[in-house]
Amino acid sequence: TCTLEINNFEVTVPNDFTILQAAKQIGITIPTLCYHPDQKVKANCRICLVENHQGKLMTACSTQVVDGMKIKTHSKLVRETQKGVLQLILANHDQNCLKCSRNGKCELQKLCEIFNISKTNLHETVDCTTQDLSNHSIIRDQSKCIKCNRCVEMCQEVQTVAALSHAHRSTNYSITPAYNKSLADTNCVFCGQCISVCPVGALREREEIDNVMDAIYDPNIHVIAQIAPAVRVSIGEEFGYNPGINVEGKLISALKQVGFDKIFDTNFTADLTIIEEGHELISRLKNNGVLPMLTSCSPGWINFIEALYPNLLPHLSSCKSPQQMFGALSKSYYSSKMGIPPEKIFTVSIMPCTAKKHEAKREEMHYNQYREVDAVLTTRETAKLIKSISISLNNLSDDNFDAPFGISSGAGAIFGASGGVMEAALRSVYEILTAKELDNLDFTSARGIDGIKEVTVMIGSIELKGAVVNGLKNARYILEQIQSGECPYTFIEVMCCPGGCIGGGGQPFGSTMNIRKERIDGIYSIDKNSTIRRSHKNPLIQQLYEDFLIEPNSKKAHELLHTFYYP
Ligand code: HC0
Repeated sequence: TCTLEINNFEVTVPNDFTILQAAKQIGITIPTLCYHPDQKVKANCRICLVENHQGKLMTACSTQVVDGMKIKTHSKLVRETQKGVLQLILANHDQNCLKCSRNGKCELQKLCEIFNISKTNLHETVDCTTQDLSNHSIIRDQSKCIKCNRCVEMCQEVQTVAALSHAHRSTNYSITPAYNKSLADTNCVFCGQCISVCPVGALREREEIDNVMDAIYDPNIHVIAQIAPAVRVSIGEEFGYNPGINVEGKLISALKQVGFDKIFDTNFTADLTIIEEGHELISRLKNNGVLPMLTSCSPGWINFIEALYPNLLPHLSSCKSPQQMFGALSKSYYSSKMGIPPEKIFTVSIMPCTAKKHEAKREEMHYNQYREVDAVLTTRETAKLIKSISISLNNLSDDNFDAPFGISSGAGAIFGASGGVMEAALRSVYEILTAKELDNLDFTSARGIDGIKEVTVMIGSIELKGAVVNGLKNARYILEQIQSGECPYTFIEVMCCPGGCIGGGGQPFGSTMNIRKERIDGIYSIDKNSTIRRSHKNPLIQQLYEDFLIEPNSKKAHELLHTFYYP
């Protein structure tokens, strides 16, 4: 260990600590911008400067502690330098905070407030006409970029997509796709992980709140919402709850107050996905079909394999995602059951994901001429909408999901965490194939935050070896295995975002690995407390087949619930 003084307080820390970590240990906050707890140290924004006993300035995020060091985190020199750094960053930044989606949640704005900088008197160099509006998911606004590089690390090293990169030198240095292309012209998968780490408003989702409210205020339109598995354990963070707390009942109440006519659960169509995908797997196992079979519900992952490994598309399950299965049912089964024509139904998805916006707009995702899903709101947008009409979740009582999709299983709930689709599928595939009940429904090796996990199960005489993968770097590794014929697995769950959907690009800001873990715990406690924990035991799913779909993988099921992919 080594002992040093920070602001005259003595602290003893491990030798490999940085000054920033040592200060944190004794409750001293040093301002940061380019630093992110889950990322590499970059030390490029220079806001975390501190002074040593010789009057020398050093970056706290990148300077390792030394025994006997004496550090000041505030002094005249430190403060004036930090203010100068902020002014320089601001001189290159669009200062129209009121019009920014990150207003109130921007790390730069917070520091400017603390340092009392309302505007800079340095010459503004920023060109404010640089918004990339080329796609349905993500807006990139160059005028707000502070060049911290967090998004580049995420895009290049965690997701290995490399849609975002660096260009030029010195004062022309910028973060941009190669050749300054728009995101739609790159391999961007629209996962929004870049948004999750952006400290300012340079990257944000394409909001659809106004479209949704237009539909709600139209008396001729029946507006329904579906809530994704991961949203209920994270949206509470926007209202002061800890990550992982399930606020599903309050969220339903809030959305009713917003004006939605019915609120449904995507967990229901997650159960349906398990039945369709499970039977598809069984059929591939029995009929020498293409194996390993890859799950197909995470739209960022679909964009990734379509763009980079098109020859492996036959490995994908043909099942649509639960979001789109719900959309298709809303314009067909629900429409006829309720006697409301599909053109009068407006279906909104509440999702932790920005790629879901792109998925909903895909050409093939329609039922007859109707879009299956009309609008997608991220968890953040949903919280913003609820706050905009002055509702606070905290004061609401719990409400329930509506019929005819009001019951779902614990297996549907765990879709929101990496490993959940695998575990849910194994529960059903095992029991369907063996006609025996599982003694233990918990496939714990599928759970947790690790990027690649393995599960092996004996189903009768078949040994099923599965892998669970989250994050596209890990997906790439598995795809390379398949490509080279060295993949030992039969069934592989892939989720685009680290930790699965609970870590989606539309989730509340501040999704560190620790927060992702707390949300995962919340998801598994929903399953643990569920009375139904197997998708095939969901009575409403059984009824849906009796009334409408006939049997798993039927012609009707294929028309509505399955899709194809674009090389
Ligand atoms: Fe997910 Fe899904 S689990 S992708 O993460 O399969 O977004 O939460 O809604 O569709 O159900 C996201 C979450 C979903 C879908 C489900 C799947």
